Amino acid sequence: MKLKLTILDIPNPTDRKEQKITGGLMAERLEFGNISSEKAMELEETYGAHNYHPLPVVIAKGDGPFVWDPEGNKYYDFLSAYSAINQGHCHLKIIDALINQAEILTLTSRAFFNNKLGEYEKFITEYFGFEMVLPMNTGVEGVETAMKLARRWGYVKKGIEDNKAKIIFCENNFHGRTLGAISASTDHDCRRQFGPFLPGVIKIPYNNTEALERVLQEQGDEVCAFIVEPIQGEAGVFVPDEGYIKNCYDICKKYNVLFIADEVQTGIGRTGRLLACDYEDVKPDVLILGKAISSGVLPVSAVLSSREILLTIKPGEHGSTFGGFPLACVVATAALKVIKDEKLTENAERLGKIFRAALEAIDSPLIEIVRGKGLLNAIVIKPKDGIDAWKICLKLKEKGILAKPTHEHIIRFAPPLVITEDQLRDALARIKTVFDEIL
Ligand code: IF1
Repeated sequence: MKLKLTILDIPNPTDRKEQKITGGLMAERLEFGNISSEKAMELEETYGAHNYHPLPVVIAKGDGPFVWDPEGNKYYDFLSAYSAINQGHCHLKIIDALINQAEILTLTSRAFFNNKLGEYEKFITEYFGFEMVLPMNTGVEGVETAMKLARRWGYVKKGIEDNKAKIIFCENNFHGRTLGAISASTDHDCRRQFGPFLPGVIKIPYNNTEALERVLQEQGDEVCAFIVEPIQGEAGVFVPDEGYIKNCYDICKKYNVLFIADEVQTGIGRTGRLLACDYEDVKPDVLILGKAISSGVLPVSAVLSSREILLTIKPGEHGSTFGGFPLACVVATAALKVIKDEKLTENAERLGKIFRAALEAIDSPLIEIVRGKGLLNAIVIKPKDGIDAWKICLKLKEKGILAKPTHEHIIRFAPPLVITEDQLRDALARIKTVFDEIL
């Protein structure tokens, strides 16, 4: 018995291999399920908590860089589930791995060994060049794990007095939604009326090495870690000055502080390097990965580090029911192989340059600046005549491009890394049309 999905008529893997996508955006009428976009939105509105404000489009199917709504309209996905779908929607090899393993074994918990975890741990540590991994599920769990690990290392190895350890974060960061992560946040909406927050958190400006050095001069003895995104995603794809990451790393070494990179969004090829830290030849003491490890098929995150650091956590002191579950191990292995086999990192670097150059060439008073690296890019919008990022995104949707505004004035563009040059140029033409027509 093969896995059967019921809402839509989703073909089994053998059929999928035979199925070809023929061009004709927006025109394709596929035999899609039993629910209209309108109905789907109404149900979410009525029965789901209102913790999101989605663009009014319902996605019912995905394949590579494309998604379809229930009415059969086809779109380029320029969000990729916030960079989780780097390998493209429903990649055959990854879905095959999922289905095959799902028929054999899914979850064991870590009360027992399982026959997939060790192999995966060897694979992922060698893949990223680390000694050990601690597997978790969501990105924010990876961040929480790194925070606990940093504190533990601070007490056991650095000799910080008990309960005194501090962790440095950057302003305008995004590390997730748990109390730990929002304790580190400076975003009003993320924090308001959720306090009290975690003590021992220091916040400094991003892209400012002097600020880091100053704090460490004053309080370095009690600081166990500096946690940073190599490019700030939620801040609107803010790329720091060249050398920032390397300089921060060097300063951390000087004060015996762990340099921890949150590459949940920037990792796995997205920025045109396997890791964004690779641009500056920095190997973090602790690396946090999530999202695209599994190509967005399952929640899979990982905290990679050295034996010396990871072994400070002992049995029974940290974990999760799902972390390292066999299904995740198999899916993540397949998804990481796809990145290398299909040279997706190289594709991201090459197409990223084409993409930014083309956006910069659009002559519109609405475009203030274009920035990014690889296929993680954003346009900063200068609102004019009531046209803001949200309205532009609605217009982009009409032209077959799905993108999401962040902070009212920024539009992020992050297509799956499997997008081809022809597809990218087609998408660019659509984006240009929107800017040409909207004012
Ligand atoms: C949402 C942003 C992206 C992340 C980094 C950890 C996490 C994330 C660097 C947590 C998650 C997401 C989650 C998503 C919005 C989103 C986001 F706009 F908020 F900043 F991607 F750009 N570290 N990022 O970016 O990972 O626990 O969610 O798996 O809806 O909150 P998670």
